[in-house]
Amino acid sequence: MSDKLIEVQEDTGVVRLTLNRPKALNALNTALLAELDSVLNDLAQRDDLRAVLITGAGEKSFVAGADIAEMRDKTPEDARRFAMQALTTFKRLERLPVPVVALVNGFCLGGGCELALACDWAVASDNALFGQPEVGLGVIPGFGGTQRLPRRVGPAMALDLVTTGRKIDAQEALRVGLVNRVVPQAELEAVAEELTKQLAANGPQAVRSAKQAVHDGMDQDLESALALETSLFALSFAGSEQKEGMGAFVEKRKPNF
Ligand code: DAK
Repeated sequence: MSDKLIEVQEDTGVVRLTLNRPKALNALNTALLAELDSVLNDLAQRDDLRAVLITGAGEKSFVAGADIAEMRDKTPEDARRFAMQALTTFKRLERLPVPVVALVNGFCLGGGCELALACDWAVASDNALFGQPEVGLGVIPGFGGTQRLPRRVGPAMALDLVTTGRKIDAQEALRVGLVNRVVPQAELEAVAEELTKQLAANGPQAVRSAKQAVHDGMDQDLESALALETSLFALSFAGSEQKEGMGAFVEKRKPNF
């Protein structure tokens, strides 16, 4: 692993980002957030991007939170700036036009859990541990946790986690809908490869439109959201992808997108 704070690897348009501060359990500091923001800004411009996977370096931690040592002496104004920096970067991640999957390989606490929540969905290794322990440090979540967590797991479970600060294991995270799958840690790499193949095999514009329909629709009333889906569905018949996908089915071959 290089000395970059964000390691970037790519295979067939699927980009894997590894947050690389393993000695601090990949805690989010200003420098790492700035590097992540810059990488995401570049990715957002790419038409050939198929998906993004995001994980932490090492076998122990996805992200153990915002960097506590860096935060300790912040004033309220510094804290606001730090939160705005993270919120902007997480929004950029969330708004990438392609699926973003968190591969949660260990501690997923505080800002780490908030980062996973800004991803579209998550796969966790069986040693992963989740929580919003900020109240134990005398603060509240500052990177979207009080807002994205209830939207993901419901308000009662979110309130349980943000007020007790208790940590939950991967199985409980699966049960409450915080993650989609749990796999043995040794299999996380194979899952990443399988996901890369799956995500790269589908119609790229269709995948983008599917994400757009879900994200934009969630912010609208059902009737408007269904109208949005109809528009995007109709639009998907305008390009070459639909011809290739349906043609391949009828001709009993694999599509080549
Ligand atoms: N920040 C900085 N360093 C961290 C860290 C963190 N969040 N988590 C771990 N480390 C560092 C440790 O200090 C240690 O460094 P050295 O002592 O070796 O130099 C190294 O990583 C290894 O950690 P441990 O020795 O503690 O390892 P253990 O296996 O014993 O324990 C642990 C692992 C994850 C249980 C423990 O490290 C831990 O409890 N870490 C803190 C977890 C946590 O509380 N996370 C939430 C942080 S607060 C805001 C408002 C709020 C926030 C942000 C902004 N605004 C309004 C602006 C808060 C966000 C948070 O995420």
